[in-house]
Amino acid sequence: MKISGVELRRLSMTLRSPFETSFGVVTERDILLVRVVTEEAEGWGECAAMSEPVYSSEHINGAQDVIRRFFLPRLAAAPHVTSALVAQILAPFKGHPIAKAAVEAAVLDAELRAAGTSFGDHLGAVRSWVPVGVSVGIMPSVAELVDTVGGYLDQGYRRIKLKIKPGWDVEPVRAVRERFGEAPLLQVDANTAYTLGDAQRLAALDPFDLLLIEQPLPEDDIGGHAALARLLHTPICLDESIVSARSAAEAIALGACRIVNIKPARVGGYLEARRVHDVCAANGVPVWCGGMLETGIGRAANVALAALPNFTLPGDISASERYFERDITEPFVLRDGGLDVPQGPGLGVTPDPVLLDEFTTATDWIDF
Ligand code: OSB
Ligand code: MG
Repeated sequence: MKISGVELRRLSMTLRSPFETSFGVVTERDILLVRVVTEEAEGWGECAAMSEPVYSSEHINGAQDVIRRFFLPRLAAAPHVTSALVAQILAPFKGHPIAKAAVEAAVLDAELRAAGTSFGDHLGAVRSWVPVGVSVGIMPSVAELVDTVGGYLDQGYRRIKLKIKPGWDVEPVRAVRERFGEAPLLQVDANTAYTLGDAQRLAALDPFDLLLIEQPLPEDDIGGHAALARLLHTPICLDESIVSARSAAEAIALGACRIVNIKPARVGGYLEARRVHDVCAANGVPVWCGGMLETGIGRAANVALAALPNFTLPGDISASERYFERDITEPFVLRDGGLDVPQGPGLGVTPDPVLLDEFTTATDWIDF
């Protein structure tokens, strides 16, 4: 496939409500889209990096810079570019998995649109619809949280995830269980906010029959998670710590997690994400698809990934309206607590040019 050029487009989209986690509050989603143009088709990739390096070491301006100054010139100089080769071509550049994932996704989308194949079919989807959950941020009060959770359960979401941090953990979980009972699938996500010294505090969550506790300890503390796992009944799930199929295999072997959150961005792309899926499946470890407050572009690919066989738990892939007043693609709509997997070529959705322009803050065209 001959790439004629790449557009880097920045958008700013206001979230319908601020999203608070242990690492901060997001009110405005600062987005970078990568559009790869070839003679046969064009492809889109969404860069999931946040405005600040508070979830991982990447941030959106840094991602754009590394793509612009290093990744694109290297791709332009490569004799032959395919989606399967992107990771290898960019491998000399250390780190920056979220930036690499966006580039690879755009190349893959262009390729699949040209071939008339959907993301789902390419990745190995076995379902045309996937059950989904919703990630609920830290709120000003427990009463507001309980109201918000009730609204999502009424809409039909199949599982609730509560963001937690020291001082906002046992109380909100207890309140949600007291109000909605034992039936709703419930899990929590700490985004690295605890230490092993908090084990007693985290064990206080055990009576609430949570599906899992996500990333309680720092991302490089695999040993700590293994030690914590021996002190808790609630299964540990890793998010930030899982950066590749190899790291997933190691974390599982060391007993650091019984469940894995797969975010394609965090592991450097959809192709590595599939390998993480495969390694987990081989070890009998269930996986679910994480989210990064994506627009319809990133969401389309995540829904397709979540249709693979070992994605047996509902993911953080909520409907478009959970995030934005208007999405840039045709919106993803909740149907029976799940989302339909797009069936068209590539991502199966395309940004609306008018909406795209409305949200765009800057564009940069790089000729190949
Ligand atoms: O840790 O899963 C996380 C959003 C941004 C960064 C990290 C995380 C999240 C979420 C939101 O939990 C998931 C979503 O997109 O709905
Ligand atoms: Mg997480």
